[in-house]
Amino acid sequence: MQIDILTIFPEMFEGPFNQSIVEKAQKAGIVRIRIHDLRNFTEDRHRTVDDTPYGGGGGMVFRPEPLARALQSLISAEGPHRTIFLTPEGRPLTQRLTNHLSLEPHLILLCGHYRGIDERIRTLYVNEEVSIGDYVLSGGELPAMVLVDAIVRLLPGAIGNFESAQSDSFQEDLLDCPWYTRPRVFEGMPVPDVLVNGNHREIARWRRRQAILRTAERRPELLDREALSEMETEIPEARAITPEAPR
Ligand code: 6GU
Repeated sequence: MQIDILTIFPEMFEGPFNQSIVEKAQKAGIVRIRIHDLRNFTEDRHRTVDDTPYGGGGGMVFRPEPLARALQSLISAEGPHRTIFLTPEGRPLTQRLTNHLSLEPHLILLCGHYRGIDERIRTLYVNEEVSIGDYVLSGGELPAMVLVDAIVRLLPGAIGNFESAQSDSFQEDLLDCPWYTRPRVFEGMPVPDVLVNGNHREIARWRRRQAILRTAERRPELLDREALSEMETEIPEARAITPEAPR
């Protein structure tokens, strides 16, 4: 997979992309990530990327020409691509969307700032707008890093044990179960017996049950019909947490 990121703050990406899974995936050739400084696509002496909005209102707007020049240079050089603009007005990022995007061969991520970007760039070049939640950040860089991390860890080979990405929280609309490691007793609290009995069927059942209980308690809106009916038949205590069936 190829990911191109267009930003006025290229240095911001150095830390997060040179650690952990994203770094390993790049070294293994699973993903190629390139960061492009939008200022390199300006043509004036001051390398201006923004201007005041028509109609007033304060703030600054990214001018369309440097963006178009940058995007064209990335598009013409490669095959099929999808251009994503990171903005709080975008479609909320979910595991489902992340899964879809992880199948794309080439993503171009556009990081905005200030008031945003000239609307014509959105119309002409952007295929998808994505938000990482209902709060406002000062730019699209952190959201782009979040998106890249969420995608890269799904790419085959990125995580040593691919199983572990497949069984994540949200991969099947359930929160994760509790996990324990040594010591057996910590500050007077023992590890649940079921986990040390070595009965793997029982352990799997306990984990699923814990995942459903935790989801019912914290995020009942995530429970799908299947988990709900399982809950009704096998986990009566979860009914007390979610009196009305969501969805
Ligand atoms: Cl994608 N951008 C900005 N600036 N703020 C956000 C966001 C994106 N998602 C949530 N807040």
